[in-house]
Amino acid sequence: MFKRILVANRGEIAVRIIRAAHELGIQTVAIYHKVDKSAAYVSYSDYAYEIFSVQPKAAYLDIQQIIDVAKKSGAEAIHPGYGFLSERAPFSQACLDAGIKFIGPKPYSIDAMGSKTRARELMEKAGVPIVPGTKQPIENLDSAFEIARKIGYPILLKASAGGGGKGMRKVFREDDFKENFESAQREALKSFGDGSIYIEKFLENPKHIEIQVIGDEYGNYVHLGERDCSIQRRHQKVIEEAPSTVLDEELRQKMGNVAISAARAVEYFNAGTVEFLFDKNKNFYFLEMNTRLQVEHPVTEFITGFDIVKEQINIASGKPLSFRQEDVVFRGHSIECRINAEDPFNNFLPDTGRIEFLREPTGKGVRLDSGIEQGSEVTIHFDPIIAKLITYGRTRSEAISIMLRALNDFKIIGIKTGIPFLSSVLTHPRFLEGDYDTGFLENDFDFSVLHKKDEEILNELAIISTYIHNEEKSSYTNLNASNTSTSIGKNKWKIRGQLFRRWF
Ligand code: MV4
Repeated sequence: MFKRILVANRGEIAVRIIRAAHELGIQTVAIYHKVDKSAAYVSYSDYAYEIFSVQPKAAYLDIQQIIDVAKKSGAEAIHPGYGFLSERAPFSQACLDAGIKFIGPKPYSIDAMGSKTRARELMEKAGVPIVPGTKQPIENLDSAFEIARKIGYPILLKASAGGGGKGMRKVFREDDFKENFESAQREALKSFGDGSIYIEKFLENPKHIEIQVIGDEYGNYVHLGERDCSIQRRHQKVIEEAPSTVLDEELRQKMGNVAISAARAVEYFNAGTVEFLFDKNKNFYFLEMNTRLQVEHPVTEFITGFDIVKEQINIASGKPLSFRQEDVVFRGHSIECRINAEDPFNNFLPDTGRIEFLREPTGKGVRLDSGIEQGSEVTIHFDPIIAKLITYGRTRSEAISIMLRALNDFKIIGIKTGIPFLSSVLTHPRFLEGDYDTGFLENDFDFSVLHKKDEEILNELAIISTYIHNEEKSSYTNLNASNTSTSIGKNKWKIRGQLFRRWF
């Protein structure tokens, strides 16, 4: 096992990785740009080295500087976290060349999944269902028209080098094809330095369901079930949960085995995630593979009991998987809310400033993965995610009520956060019913409910908790608070003529 590893990341995920390393008896080396000098993760680490650049983000992307720090600090391995260098094949290669273990897959696997067209080709060969469309970039418009006609409109133009919705265009009819193709090409070239575009059939409001897989360096694989990440705003995940409300055990094992085939097809090892689009008829199609640890991994940890980061480190140190598929049992329900430094009342504008006061939620079923502490400065230089709040309950209802309670307990003064927005989503009847897809925030969620005062949210929490307590699941649909519930006193609420008391 390694004695010391370098964490090539910052914020909450750096803290998360340092915790796992320490539990394994491994020392850690942090790296920081000067704007992060007093960040929490730096003080959690045993050692810390400054890295230099004009733009702070560039330091965390500087392969040579990071490898140099690893060498001089005596780190034997590097964990890249998510974002930054985590899915750059040249970084995985540079580690290999420097004799430092990359805690993640080999360069080939990252590369193979990095090109969406190449991935689609490999997946089809491996028997993994892909969305109907092309496996080669469009070269000639006439043949592209023919393919689109065969698939049937609407179609989606996607960037081969893409992901995350960039360079994506929906096309409804042939007359609009050329114009959309050209703008997708321009955007892809600008974003990825590669203007290749391919065609997929457009699926109407699918769900986003992803499978966590782990492989060791000897060809053994397990899957840890799914996460439902359909609650997204502008291609950013907002709330994730496991298990999904729409999978039964049979479909879970089927998708799990398909995900393992996908991983095997690119000689994948370490932790990875296979993303699927999931339609109303429960068909699922490979979307892409994320060749890294994901933000939302904790929900899987809660329902399986495994520590994915410890598994990653063990695998990178050359150990075989310590458990088999039969050992994976799913128990209970977990939900994650991403806590972003942003103003939900002002178009989610990123917010910055000093954390003047912080009260962190705790208690049964609550996990907080945070990169901030009282006194921290939140700057404009990085993604707005400052913490993740994850809850666990024996049932989905319980995980939700714990989350609402924990969001309400969470007090952050000094910066604005998305907490009021998260509470609003969690209390939406469609969310409570577990009936949502990737179109939820855009089509079904009324952003004006956000203007509710804290007290109204608390009242709703009490109402919903009462329902959960009474296990009246079927009543959720009628819980649209604005017209079916009224506050009639300090601790009493009336819903459809029924009187409830606060019970917590
Ligand atoms: C799709 C799709 C519908 N049909 N592909 C969006 C980001 C990129 N990773 C893939 N995305 C989508 N691809 C086909 N053929 C709908 C989306 C999509 C989406 C996917 C996952 C999660 C949220 C989404 C929000 C809007 C659109």
